[in-house]
Amino acid sequence: MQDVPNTLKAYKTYIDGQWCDAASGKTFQTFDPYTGEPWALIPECDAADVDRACNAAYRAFESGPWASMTQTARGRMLRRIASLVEKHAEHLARIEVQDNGKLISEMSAQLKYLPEWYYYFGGLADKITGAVVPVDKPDTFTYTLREPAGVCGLIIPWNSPLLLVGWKLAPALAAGCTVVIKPSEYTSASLLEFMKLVIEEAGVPPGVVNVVTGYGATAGEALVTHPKVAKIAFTGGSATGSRVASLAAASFKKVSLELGGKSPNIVFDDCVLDDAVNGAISGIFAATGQTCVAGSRLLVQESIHDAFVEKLLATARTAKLGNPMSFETQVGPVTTPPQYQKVLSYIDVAKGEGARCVLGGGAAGPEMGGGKYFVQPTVFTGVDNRMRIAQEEVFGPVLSVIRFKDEEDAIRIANDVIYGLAAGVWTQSVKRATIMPRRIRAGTVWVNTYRAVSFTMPFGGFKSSGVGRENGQDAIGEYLETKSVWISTAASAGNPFVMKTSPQS
Ligand code: TXE
Repeated sequence: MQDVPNTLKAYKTYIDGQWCDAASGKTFQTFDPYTGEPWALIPECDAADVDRACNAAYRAFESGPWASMTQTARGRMLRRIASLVEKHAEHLARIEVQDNGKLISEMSAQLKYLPEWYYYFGGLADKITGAVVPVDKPDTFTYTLREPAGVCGLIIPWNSPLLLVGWKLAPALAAGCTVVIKPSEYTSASLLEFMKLVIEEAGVPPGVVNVVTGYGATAGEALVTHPKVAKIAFTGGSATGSRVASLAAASFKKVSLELGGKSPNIVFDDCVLDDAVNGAISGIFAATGQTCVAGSRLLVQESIHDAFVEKLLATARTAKLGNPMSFETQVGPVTTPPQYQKVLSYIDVAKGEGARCVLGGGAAGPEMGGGKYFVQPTVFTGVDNRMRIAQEEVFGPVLSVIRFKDEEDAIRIANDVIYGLAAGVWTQSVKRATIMPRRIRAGTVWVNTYRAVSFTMPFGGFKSSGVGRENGQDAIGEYLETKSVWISTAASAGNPFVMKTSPQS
């Protein structure tokens, strides 16, 4: 990393323990979404760099210090990583804000929380055990080993780069894997800073953690199809996830996918109104709606619909747009120019479908505290769940309010989408609080809260929202293979022409 006087900061990427440029020498610019100005240059890696990174990761996996490190020492290394993230959290948060425009209040809190993932999976590293399994054959000793899957390709989006790296990297390292990380082309800088301040500083051996910065169609696909990669962990859009999964299938790689959502936030008439209003607002306007769990469909029971919408609008109207680097700001810019266009075009789609725009409904210029890539917090009422605005992921500050009659109606509407990532339920009834989570087809259901995550709680999607789970003890299984070991203690090997299926054979 070096500062180029009077120009942009020029980053290098990190492959096999070395700071390097892309083999082609190409770079691309990374932008500050608040100002719209480029601020750094990133190496544009392609298949040649990915090949070098995957070979380095493979060598580190097969031999060398990482391969022979005890599980306990691996755990200690993860805890070292955790304490370095703690030390540099504020700096890393600022880099993330500069690159993705999310609020400093959110990114600061996220980065301060991130060390817990490395502490938690560091603790699990030496608790990965196989089992001695009784089998129905005499004179046989059988057990299972749980071994690291191998080289893992981690593909990361732009909305919460280092958090989503942590969700994958911590369990992958705890399992004993080595990795090649491809960050989003929009937000590579914080990962490169993390490599310098955390991974290199912690003394992680060369080749164990490699980074290939670059575009999805080139660096991303080269990683997904590389023969030395055993597993792909991906977070991003469902269309890209589907392509990644089909490319990975050609070489039978293990795949975990954390994809999009169209999460229902369901408000019953017996809720605590102020809490539900806060939950609805934070579900869609926090992070400018750019979170996979955004509560983008607000299902409101018809008996309180009008009063609830009025209360919601009263609070939503006060949202303060502005510089994401200020702790006062409540809604920041949209992160990428294509995403900005996508959000605006969905607002037009909703208007064209006959939804009623009761707040916002367009770009937010400087006169509103916004700027180049700002969208006004937008609320549509009168939305029918079959409309595109209710079915498709917008990934922006656009809320669709849908009426429902009773529990059955709410469940029908909630489940009537291709996604199943998350849901919220607002009620004081113990019965509803128990029944609704069982009936909603989603990987996470929050009752009387929204957008809560923890390193101990599994996270992932049903249906088109994903495959596999991150976080919690189950996550480590995504980075392991199970091996069955059979040791015969019999005096003779038996009949060579008969498969050993029965106790007699
Ligand atoms: O994501 P992509 P995009 C959703 C959201 C958003 C939409 C598109 O709806 O509007 O996805 O966003 C890499 N092979 N989410 O285009 O394409 C890419 O370089 C291998 C939800 O930014 O999914 C980046 O590193 N890799 C989401 C990563 O995939 C490829 C977060 C994600 O990019 C690739 C972000 C390819 N062919 C967007 N093409 C969430 N679940 O939180 C791209 N990539």
